[in-house]
Amino acid sequence: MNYRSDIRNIAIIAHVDHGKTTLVDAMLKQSKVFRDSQKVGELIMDQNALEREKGITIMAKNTAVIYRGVKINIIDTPGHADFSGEVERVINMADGCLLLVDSIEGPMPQTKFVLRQALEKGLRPIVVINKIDRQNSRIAEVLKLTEDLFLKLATSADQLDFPVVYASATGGTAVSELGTEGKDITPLFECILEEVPPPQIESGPFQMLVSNLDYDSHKGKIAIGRIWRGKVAAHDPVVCLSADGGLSHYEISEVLTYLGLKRLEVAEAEAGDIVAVTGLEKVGIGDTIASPDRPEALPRIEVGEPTVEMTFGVNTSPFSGREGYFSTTRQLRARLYKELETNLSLRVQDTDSPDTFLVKGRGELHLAILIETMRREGYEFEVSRPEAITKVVDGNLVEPVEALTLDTKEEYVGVLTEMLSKRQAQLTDMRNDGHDNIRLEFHIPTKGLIGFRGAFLTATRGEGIMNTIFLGYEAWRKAIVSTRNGALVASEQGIAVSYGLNNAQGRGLTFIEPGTLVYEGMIVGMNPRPQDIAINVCKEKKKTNVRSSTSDIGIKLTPPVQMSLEQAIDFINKDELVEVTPENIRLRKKLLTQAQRLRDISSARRSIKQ
Ligand SMILES: Nc1nc2c(ncn2[C@@H]2O[C@H](COP(=O)(O)OP(=O)(O)OP(=O)(O)O)[C@@H](O)[C@H]2O)c(=O)[nH]1
Ligand SMILES: [Mg+2]
Repeated sequence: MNYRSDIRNIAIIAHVDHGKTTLVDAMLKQSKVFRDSQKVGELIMDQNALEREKGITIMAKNTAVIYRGVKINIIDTPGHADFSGEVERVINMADGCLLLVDSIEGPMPQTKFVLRQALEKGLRPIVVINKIDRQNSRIAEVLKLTEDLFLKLATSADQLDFPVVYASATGGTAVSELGTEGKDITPLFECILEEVPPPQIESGPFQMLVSNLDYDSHKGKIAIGRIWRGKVAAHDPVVCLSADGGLSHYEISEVLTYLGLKRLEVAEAEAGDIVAVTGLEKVGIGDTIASPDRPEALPRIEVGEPTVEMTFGVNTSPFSGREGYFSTTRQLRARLYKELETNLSLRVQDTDSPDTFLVKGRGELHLAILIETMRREGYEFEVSRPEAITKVVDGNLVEPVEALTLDTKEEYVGVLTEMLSKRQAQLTDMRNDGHDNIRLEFHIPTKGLIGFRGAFLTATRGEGIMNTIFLGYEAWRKAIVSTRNGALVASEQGIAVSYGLNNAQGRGLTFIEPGTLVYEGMIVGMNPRPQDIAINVCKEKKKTNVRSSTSDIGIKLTPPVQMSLEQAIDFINKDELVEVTPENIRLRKKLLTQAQRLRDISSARRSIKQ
C-alpha cells in the first residue's frame, strides 16, 4: 500500500444548521479560488434553487481547495435527518471528517447519527466546535457532551483521541486553543493536513466507485466518485459493473477533477483522488467503473430504509390538465423512476391502480422536496397523506419509531406533552437551561409525527425547534385517532366571492382569497369542530347583471390562512389529497361530491356494525 501525500479527502458532517456550508465558504474564500472582483456571497455550495430558498443543504456536493500544495477534497453534506441518505451515499469517499457542533446547541440527534456513520466507516474525526462568536456559547460544556457522544459511539480506543478546533465559520476564523484570537481558518487547514490520513492507494488496473451523478447537456452523464485503484485517462476503455451484475463496455471521454466550484479537465487522475468522468451512457450510483483487465466490483453503497410513504397520482381534479405541462401517467411514472437514479433513499412502486404510484422516503421533508422540484419542472399531480411504513417481521407487525427533540419555552410544556401523549409519544428526557428554555425528548412512533409539525408551530407560536431521528422498528401499537379539525368544503364549482367567503368565515378559518377558482370537493377552510361542512363560497348576495368577485364591496374578510406545500401535506387526512400544479397547491376531498362522501360514511358505519 502506498499513500498520496498530496491529497486529503474529508466530509463535513453535523446536525442541521450547525454551519457546515458556511465553513466550506470560509475554506473556499481563504484559499482564493475566486477572483477578487467575484461576488460569491454566502452558502456558496447551496446552489440549487430550493436550497437557497430554504437555507438548508439538500444534496451532498464536492468541492476542493489547495492548501500548501495539498489538494483537500471537501464533501459538504446535508444535516437534516430526512436527507441522511445523502451522507450515507458520499461518506465512502472520505478518509476523515469534520464533525461540527454548535457552541450553544451542542450535540443533537443528527450529530449522533452522522458521527456513528463516520466512525463505522473508520473515518478520522476532527471535532469543530462552531459558532464560538455567539453570545451565550457554552464551549466547555458542549465539548464535554461531544466527548460523551464519542464514548458511546467509538468503535476503537484511538477514536476517542480526536483533535478539536474552535471556529467561527461566519467570521472565517478558527483556533486550536481557546483564548487565542482567530485570524483566519489556517489552524483548521493545518489540523486537516496533520490529522486526516492521506489516501491509501493501490496500484494496478483502474477501479472507482460511483457516488454521485450529474448531467451536462453536451457531455451527457457525469459519474463522480473516488478512484480506489490505478489511474484513468481520457479514451481509456473501461467497464461499468451495475447492480444487476451486468457489465457494459465504454470509453472514457473526459476526466475532470475539482477545484473550487469548477471541474477541471485533466489528462489523467490517480487513485486517492475524487474525480468526475464522462462517456458512460448507462451508469448508476453504486456502480463500479473498472479497467477491463480486472473488472471487479467494489461493495455497493448502502443507504437506510425509507420510513414514510405516500401516493403520487395523476391529477384527477376537475381542473386537471390546465396548469401543468406534464400531466399524463406515462410522464409522471417516467419522472418518478428517473428520480431513483440519484435519490438513493427513495423507493417507487407501481400500485393496483395504473395512475397511482407509491413513493417512499426518509421523512415528510424528503418527499416534499421531491414534490416541489417536480412542480417547478412543470408537473401536475396529486399526493396523499404521508403514512408511516409498517412491515411484518417474524410474523409480527412493526412500525418505525423516532426520537423527537423539541426546543421551546417552558410555558408550552403542558400543551405539548398533552398533544404528544395523544400521538403515543413517551417523554424520555427534559432539561431546562435555567433561562426558561427547555429541551424535551420523546420516543414516538413515526405515525404520531405525521401532521405534528404544523400543530407544534401553532402551539408554540413559532417559538419552537423540532428535530427527529429514526431509531428503529418496534411492535405496532394501536392506531392514532385523528384530532384534526373538520374541513370547510366547497359545494359548487365557480369563483369564490367575498359574500360566500364571509359566510364561510362564520363557520371557521378560510384558506383562499376572493377570485379563487374552486371546484366541488375542494377544501377552502377549516371548521373548529371535527366534522366537515359543505359550503358554497361562490354564492353572491343577490344576482345582478354583473358577476364579479369584487361586487360585495363593504365585506371585510379576515386574510386567509395560506399554506405552504409542506403545511398542506402535513394538514390533510386520509380521505383527502393535495393537488399540486406549477401554479397552485389545492387541498381536496378524495370524493368530490357531498353525496359520495355521505355514502362512504354510511357504508363505513355499516361495515363496522356487521
Ligand atoms: N454566529 C454564527 N453563525 C453561524 C456560524 N456558522 C454558521 N452560522 C449561521 O448558521 C446558519 C446555518 O448555517 P449553514 O452553513 O447553512 O449550516 P449547515 O450546517 O450547512 O446547514 P444544513 O446544510 O442545512 O444542515 C446560517 O444562518 C449561518 O449564517 C458561526 O460561526 N457563527
Ligand atoms: Mg449546509
